[in-house]
Amino acid sequence: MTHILPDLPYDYNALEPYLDAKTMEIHHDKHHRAYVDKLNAALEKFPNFSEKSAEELITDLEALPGEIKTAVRNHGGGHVNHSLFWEILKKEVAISGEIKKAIESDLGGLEKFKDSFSQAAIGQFGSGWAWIVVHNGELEIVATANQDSPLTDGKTPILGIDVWEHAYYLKYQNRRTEYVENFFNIINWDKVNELYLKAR
Ligand code: MN3
Repeated sequence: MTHILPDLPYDYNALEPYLDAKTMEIHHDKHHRAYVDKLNAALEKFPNFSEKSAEELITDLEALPGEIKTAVRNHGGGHVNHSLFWEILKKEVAISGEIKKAIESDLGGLEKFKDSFSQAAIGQFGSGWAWIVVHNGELEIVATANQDSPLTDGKTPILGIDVWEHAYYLKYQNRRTEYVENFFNIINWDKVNELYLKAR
């Protein structure tokens, strides 16, 4: 299969003022597209892997030929991470349902979750992501460098924040902390709940 850039599921300006339209446009149309293109380029000479989804490739990097392992890790990871990222963003969605209960039982409640998640996002040195993952049926907060996916560690991401500078620099410049604080206004908890129920 050829991997395809998914459409952004809303307009570029849908997350204003927390994320600006220009950032969303460049992030989706340029950055995410580049990951997809480079993933396809890496796989071109390896038809054995053409039936696998990007998630499957990333889940089992060890199965890949050495020649393309790094490219798939970076660009396949970039594709999978961003595909999830667009889906879990939306303004004005209150947290409810099973995910709310799980955050209380597994992560010590909403305030404690915000603290730990912010620390993971702000503390990630250089480029990377902070996540809520489901691991052995329970929620955990983890951070990964570059475009590494928790899937490679056997953990299922259900929420992630991109802390590469390209995700926030136009609006926030060096103020990653402010970007992370504002991120809590644009979490699509309905989608996160759906992903949680599927992953559990
Ligand atoms: Mn990004």
